[in-house]
Amino acid sequence: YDSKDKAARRAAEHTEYDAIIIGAGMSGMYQLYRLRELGLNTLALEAGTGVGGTWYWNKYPGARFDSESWSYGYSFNEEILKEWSWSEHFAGQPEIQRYCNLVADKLDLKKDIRFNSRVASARYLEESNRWRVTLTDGTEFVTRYLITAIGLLSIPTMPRFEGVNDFKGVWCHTGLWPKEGIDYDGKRVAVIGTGASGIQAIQEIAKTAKSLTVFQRRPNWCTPLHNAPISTEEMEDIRARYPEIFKHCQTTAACFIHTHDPRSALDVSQEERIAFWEKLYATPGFGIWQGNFHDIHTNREVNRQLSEFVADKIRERVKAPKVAEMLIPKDHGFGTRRVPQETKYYEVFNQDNVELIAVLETPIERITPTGIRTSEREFEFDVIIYATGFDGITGAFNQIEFEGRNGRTLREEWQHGPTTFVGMMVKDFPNMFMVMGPHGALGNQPRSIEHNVDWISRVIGHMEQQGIELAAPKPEAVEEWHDFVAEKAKGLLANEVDSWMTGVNMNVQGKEKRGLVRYSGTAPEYRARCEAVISGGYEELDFD
Ligand code: N01
Repeated sequence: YDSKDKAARRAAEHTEYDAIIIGAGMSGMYQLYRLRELGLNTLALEAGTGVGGTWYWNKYPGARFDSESWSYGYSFNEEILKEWSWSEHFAGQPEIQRYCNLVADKLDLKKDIRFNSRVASARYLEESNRWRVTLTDGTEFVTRYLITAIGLLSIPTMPRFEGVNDFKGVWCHTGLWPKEGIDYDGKRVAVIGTGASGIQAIQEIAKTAKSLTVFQRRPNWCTPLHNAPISTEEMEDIRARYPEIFKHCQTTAACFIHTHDPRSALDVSQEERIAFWEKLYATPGFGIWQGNFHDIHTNREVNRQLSEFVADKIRERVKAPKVAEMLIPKDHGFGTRRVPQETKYYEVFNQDNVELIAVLETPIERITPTGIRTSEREFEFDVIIYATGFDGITGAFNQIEFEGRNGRTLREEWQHGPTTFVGMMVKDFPNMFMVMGPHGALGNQPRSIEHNVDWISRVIGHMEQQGIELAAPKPEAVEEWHDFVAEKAKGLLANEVDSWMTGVNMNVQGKEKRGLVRYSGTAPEYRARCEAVISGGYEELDFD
């Protein structure tokens, strides 16, 4: 279409819908499918030009699943399970994006997705019990149901350095990687940030960059991914086991395939403990984090011993003892922040062309036209990559002006931290549902997404069937959920550490202190609570 056609097409388009979904990532795509199944006239608004959300935006080199591919796709469609073959146990971003497109095409989703459409505001209209959704270009839509599918980690954050725009070379955030890519072969490259994104990018870029300088603030505990290709026979076997795999995921604490060992680490001898940890360290994926003794997450002494075990692995792998010590976290124990999975990450620091800079010792003072100036040195770069993370969990909600009953904004509602009902509804925001909202499901995202979408679709289905026009959680139900989330947060070492999971991002104003932003209980318990709402006849909701 040329722009005139486009304008005409848009002028003729419908503006009233039964349901509007914000986002066409894994959440939005499945939500669209389910609402269409209910016979609702549904539109998904997507800021990007394609589907996939996280897997559309995060095109940085090395981006891939950290969870087993065959546990990380959709489980709801037999045909797709039959047709799609994963080529690696931990698939790379290009393959995942192809998968998202296959799903969208197979289910004919794209005809109901409006791309290039970033939502600026969503206002509840009391008199008509509708939501008015406005895009950044001023286009307006009206809908009965509003569903947010805007992601937990979808708002990239840049450090507050002076001079970012002065840099004359190429620069980019990992979460906003350009489609055409960035040429870093034979170039002098800087990476700032060593979270899961930075680590995946660093180990890839180090292969071909002329030089790579890693600016690390706080190191993370990383363990080997042990990725491998999936042969045709293996894929056939996986396919045959899909029902069993997905069923198993429903039984584990965070829906991963790994199950915590019910024993305490202190129940076994030192020898047995180390042997178990050696086995887990050699096992692909999150086993050492999600399949360890259950008390690695709660018992300080156990956590200390495990941290020491992993620290020794780093010392074995990094040749220069000083560099090894720089790479070992000293301010938090193993698994208390998201554990990045790596492939020869530590060995990168044995390469002559790689240098590690500890920015807590020699802080970055500013970005210059030619590179980076720290308190100690002036560096020259061709490329600067910001792997500096995201405004997690509530970030995407803060980007949109949500206004509920009585003109109260979501920002006001959540000024002292988010309050939700089962992470999917908000008091005084009628008929608004959140897939993967704060205080809801986390862990293995596609499993949690499918659960959330199914629950939301069941509530909406019930409303449609019963002629209910309005649903909002009762204030006491929201309070009770908040107390439950607070109770579940107790005793977990991870909640004593700064990370996006505890609501901290130093690059975002107002996120300097820890808050209660996520649900830390188990997934089975979470799902049981959600199920009880439905089987109990929706007592927690006000219907009208
Ligand atoms: O972001 P992060 P991420 N100066 O917040 C540093 C998921 N994910 O994009 O630790 C210097 O973890 C910051 O330092 P510090 C996964 O859930 C999944 O890497 O705050 N440094 C940190 O090192 C993950 O948890 C996959 O001291 C600065 C880094 O930047 C989540 O996304 C792959 C700085 C940010 O790390 C986020 O990961 C990738 C500054 N001013 C990500 N500001 C999968 O495999 C920040 N940093 C599926």
